[in-house]
Amino acid sequence: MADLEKRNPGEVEYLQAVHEVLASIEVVYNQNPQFERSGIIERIIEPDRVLTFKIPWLDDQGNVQVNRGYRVQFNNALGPYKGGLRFHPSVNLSILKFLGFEQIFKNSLTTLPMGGGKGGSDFQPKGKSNAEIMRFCQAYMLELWKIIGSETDVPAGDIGVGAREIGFLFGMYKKLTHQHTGVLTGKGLAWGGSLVRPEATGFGAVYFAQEMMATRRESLKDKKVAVSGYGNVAWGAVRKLNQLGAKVITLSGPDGYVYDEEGISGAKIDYMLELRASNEDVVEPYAKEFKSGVFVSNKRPWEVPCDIAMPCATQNELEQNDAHQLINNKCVCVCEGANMPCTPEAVEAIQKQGLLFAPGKAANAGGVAVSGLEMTQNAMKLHWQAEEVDTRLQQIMGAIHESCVRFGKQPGGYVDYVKGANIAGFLKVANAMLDQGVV
Ligand code: NDP
Ligand code: 2IT
Repeated sequence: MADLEKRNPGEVEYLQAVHEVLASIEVVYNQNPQFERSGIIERIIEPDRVLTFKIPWLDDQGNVQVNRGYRVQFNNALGPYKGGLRFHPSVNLSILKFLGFEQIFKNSLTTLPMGGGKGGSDFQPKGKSNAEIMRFCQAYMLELWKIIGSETDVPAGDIGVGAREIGFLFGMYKKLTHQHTGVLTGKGLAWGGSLVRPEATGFGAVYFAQEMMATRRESLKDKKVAVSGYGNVAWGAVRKLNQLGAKVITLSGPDGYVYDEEGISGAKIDYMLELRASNEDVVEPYAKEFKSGVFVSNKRPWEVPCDIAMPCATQNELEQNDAHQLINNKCVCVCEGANMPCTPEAVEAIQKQGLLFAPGKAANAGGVAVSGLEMTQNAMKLHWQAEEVDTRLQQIMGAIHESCVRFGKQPGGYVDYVKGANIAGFLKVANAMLDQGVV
């Protein structure tokens, strides 16, 4: 870690993600001296390559704007680089390296043949017109197309990148290469997309929470759930939670959170899509649209008493004091829909108290898993029914849960899902790297 900090000064999120994995795998690593001899750690923490590039584009006033674009190709031991694109002003190399690093182990856990990568830009989608989003996506792809491909590197969505952006990106890729291939996932249904991909991350996270609760002979029925975020992942989670009889009582945005005592269901779930499509990045309008909603400005939803907490917005959005509030309010389960939403101090407090805790790399793997299923359908030039995709998603989430239990069960019986996910994800990649020699 000291060496890594010296070589990557200030890359806080990346160092945080690496530290967590290394701490989890220490024992297993030391039991396998062949890993040390092959420099597995030194090789796995360094991205294979990082592309950064300039993205000049014209806004609606005819002014030139310049953003920075990235693609981090982290590790392809198990399959083509695979991972989303994030468009958000906070994007920097540290955040994309953290996300790319996590993606290696997440993708390994899915049981599908995918390596790890991540990309994006510091572009701010908020307040941009449709035409501006299109021109920006086209300008981004003008560089990216050179290093991606259906057998090389397959990007997808993340914060700020949904079906609309994937469409614009795909259009430009197709124009530049004359190829209609499965180079991106999250595509429109009519041109190679998979049913259930939009819902997959949220659905998968809820299936995972269901598996965890089952280990304590509990179900999701009638449980009160606090959800943060209001985007793609939050939307899928809220839908599935409702289907399974849980009651969702919060959503959040950068402006604060909404508390809805009556539960966020029916038309209120559809309204989440409107909120996201508005490009305004606020949740306050929910409380204007629905009388049962109360908006609490500049606060996080973790102060609301709940049985289950599902952070689905962004990294480090649930801190130690939030964890203590959840614990004091008798919350029994924290399931990460976003990537690394809980700080290390929060995770420690939650686990110490014996709550069920699922790390994002296990719980939110359903998104990339269905991306993998989209790649399979593209390769076969076939289209599966929703039931088939959903059944496979449930099987995959069940298998991930099983791996976490297998590698994370502690002597007293408590399952450390962080440890389990990291060890299971790591072992598969490390062994593949051993098989493939020093490359
Ligand atoms: P969307 O773009 O659909 O939703 C936007 C989300 O971004 C909102 O929930 C919003 O929540 C959040 N956001 C707003 N302001 C910020 C900020 N300052 N910094 C970062 N985030 C902000 O994103 P998704 O729902 O796709 O992604 C949410 C999380 O889930 C991310 O951590 C992502 O990496 C992860 N994820 C996404 C997958 C996918 O398939 N889309 C798959 C697996 C994980 P808020 O305003 O409360 O911050
Ligand atoms: O963080 C993630 O797993 C994603 N944003 C989804 C990646 C993908 O390739 O579907």
